[in-house]
Amino acid sequence: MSAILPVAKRGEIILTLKAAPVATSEFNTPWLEQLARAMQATMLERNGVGIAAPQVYVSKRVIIVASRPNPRYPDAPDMAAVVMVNPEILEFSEETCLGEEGCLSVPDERGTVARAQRILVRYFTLQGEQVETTFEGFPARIVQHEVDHLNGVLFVERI
Ligand code: K1U
Ligand code: ZN
Repeated sequence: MSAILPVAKRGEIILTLKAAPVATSEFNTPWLEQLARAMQATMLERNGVGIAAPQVYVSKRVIIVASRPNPRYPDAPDMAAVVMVNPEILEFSEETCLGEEGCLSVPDERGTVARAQRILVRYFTLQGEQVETTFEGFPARIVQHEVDHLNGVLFVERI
């Protein structure tokens, strides 16, 4: 069982900061694994499909993406949660799509945001292995929303 962490809300400074990269010495450590576990437990408890470390008051470049079908995106893929450390979006498709977003840090607000339909992402696993992969549709939207959190940007600034 893992800790459920408090979630920062819009207006708090932590959500406006650019988060720091995870250092090489932090890969494969109990600290990073526990952070990821607690983030996942907090995301599940709040019924989210993603979460970024600054939302739980840790200004580090760690996100979780966990797409699943939902009333807004019934055709979304059901993904096992992916933990991404130091994610970088290397390519954005020119094609964009509009879609509804919510945010655990902006309760009771939804909005329509334009995002790239496809992205190429490079990230590291908790063990420090480098991965490069493409995301499309709803999972791509979640990645873009979470990387925005790492750069201090909330979806309400993109409406
Ligand atoms: O980062 C977060 O605040 C989590 C956020 C992720 C997200 C949802 C929708 C689009 C992009 C990113 C949420 O999980 S909000 C709650 C939610 O489960 C949800 C909201 C709208 C549509 C689908 C799901
Ligand atoms: Zn959010």
